[in-house]
Amino acid sequence: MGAYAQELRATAKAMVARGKGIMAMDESNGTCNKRFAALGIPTTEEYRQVYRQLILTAPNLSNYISGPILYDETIRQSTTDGTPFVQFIQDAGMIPGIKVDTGAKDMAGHPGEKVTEGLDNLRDRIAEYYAMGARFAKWRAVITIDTAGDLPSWGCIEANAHGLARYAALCQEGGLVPIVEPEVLIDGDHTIERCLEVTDRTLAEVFVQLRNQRVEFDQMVLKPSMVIAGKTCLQQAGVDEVAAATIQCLQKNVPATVAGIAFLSGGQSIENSSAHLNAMNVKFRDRCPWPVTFSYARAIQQPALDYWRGDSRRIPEAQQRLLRRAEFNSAASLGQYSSKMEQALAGV
Ligand code: 5MM
Repeated sequence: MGAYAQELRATAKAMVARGKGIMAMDESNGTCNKRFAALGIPTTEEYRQVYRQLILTAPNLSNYISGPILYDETIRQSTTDGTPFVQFIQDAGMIPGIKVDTGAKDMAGHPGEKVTEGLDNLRDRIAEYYAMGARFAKWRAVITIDTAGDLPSWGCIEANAHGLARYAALCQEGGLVPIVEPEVLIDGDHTIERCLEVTDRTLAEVFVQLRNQRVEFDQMVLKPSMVIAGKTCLQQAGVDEVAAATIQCLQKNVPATVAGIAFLSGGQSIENSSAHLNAMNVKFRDRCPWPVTFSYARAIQQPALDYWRGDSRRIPEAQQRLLRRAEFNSAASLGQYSSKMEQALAGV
């Protein structure tokens, strides 16, 4: 048994506690700046701090969120009154998390595919983040589906699964619960059947590699993408079909001892992100051995970011918009979300 086993088990359980999800706010500076630039928000460290503070200080965020995933810059920042973000998160009853991958880079010999990097010095970086107060980590691998049917290649799936497993083993050795995130991208015109096939192969290989690296399943959280038709596919699957295909794929590949499933939203609409999660919890709750919840970034943040636009006077209302998405997704994790909640909001 690893030195941190008991602590890791308790942390993993708390991350997916009933009615709670994980707040992904670990955008690298490049991604954050891209989202800011699209709205005319200055792409400076100062504005990134203000925005992350807006999220973390949204009143009673901890009612819905077990912990935020931070980025290296963010974990070193403080609120404007000088409270380190990590301490603010702990005082609010949440668990600080940290993204530790260094990004998905072009994969040599595999045009159009990416492999996630970040294993160099990872043991030391984990020790530093643990000492700073982080208790869980995240690493995202991306798998691309192409129109011709050539991608993903087997080499890409295998390399990314291997990276995820090496990362997860190092995290458990150093006291951080690994969030294992293999994202099958939604970009493209592929059908839901093709997404199911690729997600199935990807998850199967991820768990082969996790076993090989002796990762403890009850001390990790899986962050998968949903099984869904590509964004530009003309035949979009309905909510129940997405929920059924996703759960079918998870049941086939994910050991029952995994502490929890926390989905990414992956560029789905914010309403679909809630509706799909809700349908899984309404229709399949009894068949799932793990809690099924969310670890969304865009599907929680976007309405707040769109409203804020860098204007300090808009912070309180932006926080309310963020909290609404957190609340709705918390309801979806309990199977208690309904489209009526959206209509009430729109005043329909
Ligand atoms: C897939 O992205 C993760 C979940 O976000 P969505 O719910 O918006 O899909 C998210 O945690 C992502 O890993 C970070 O935003 C990563 O950003 P970088 O900058 O590393 O691509």
